[in-house]
Amino acid sequence: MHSVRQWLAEARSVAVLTGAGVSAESGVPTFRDANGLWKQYRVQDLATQSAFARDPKLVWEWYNWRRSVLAEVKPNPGHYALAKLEKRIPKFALITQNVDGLHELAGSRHVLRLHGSIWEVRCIACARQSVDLRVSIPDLPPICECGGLLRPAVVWFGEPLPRDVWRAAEAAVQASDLLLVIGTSAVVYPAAGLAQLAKSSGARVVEINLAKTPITSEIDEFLQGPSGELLPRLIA
Ligand code: BV8
Ligand code: ZN
Repeated sequence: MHSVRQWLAEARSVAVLTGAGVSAESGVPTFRDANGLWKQYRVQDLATQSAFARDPKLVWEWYNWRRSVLAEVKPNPGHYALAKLEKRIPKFALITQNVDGLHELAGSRHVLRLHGSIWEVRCIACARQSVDLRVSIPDLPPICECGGLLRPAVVWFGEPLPRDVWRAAEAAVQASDLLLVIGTSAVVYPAAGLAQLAKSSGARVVEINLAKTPITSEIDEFLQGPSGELLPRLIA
């Protein structure tokens, strides 16, 4: 922990990659943990274009359930610590795989959302995208003014990440002295590849997680523990 605090103090440019683990202490179920929300569902039945084409109502019921869970939760000390870090470090990039919006709620100003946002919807016909903060969307599946089906504006499996967001994330990682990888199982690509990109760009990589992941062996320091506890201590 001490060396990481040192690296943070010295770093001129820091990048952070977060996953569902940073929201776990807010009460948001993760995807792959024991009580992971995907345990009750099969991911290919939900987060894919074909699942949506086959049964848009089922997919929307899953997103409505997640929206209702998120409506009850607040950011945790880990989110707030990252928002503080953004103010302190001149070149700072927060890259998240999460779609829950908790980083923004905690005050993070520039968030690179690799997988989109659960609070935005997009029409599959006219591609109009808008924010929809309703806890539960009625009359599923929702229809656009143009008559097309509305879908959650998130990135599903097999779909490309938003090009500009991904390019900005890569550039931030390549320019960083230090990459913090927090609360991700590091199995979903291309997001998980950012750790390797940081290493090959000469940055130090620190992982904060409850458990080891497929990237733990490649990185410089593994801090085992809940991000909601470790992050505030790291930046104190
Ligand atoms: C792409 C958004 C190509 C929606 C998500 C075969 C067929 C098709 C594709 C593939 C394939 N094989 C591989 C692929 C690529 C695929 C992929 O990586 N699959 C994996 C599963 C093998 N990737 C894609 O499909 C991507 N697109 O490749 O497109 C392409 C390119 C050009 C043109 C056309 C196509 C798209 C990936 C995005 C998928 N969308 N979600 C939604 O959220 O509803 S992924 C989903 O998983 C979430 O976004 C989530 O963020 C992400 C990763 O999960 P984690 O965040 O890591 O969460 P998880 O539960 O897994 O882990 C939690 C971690 O936290 C654990 O490690 C735990 O220990 C830790 N933790 C828990 N509590 C705490 C904690 N840590 C600290 N403190 C705590 N308190
Ligand atoms: Zn439309």
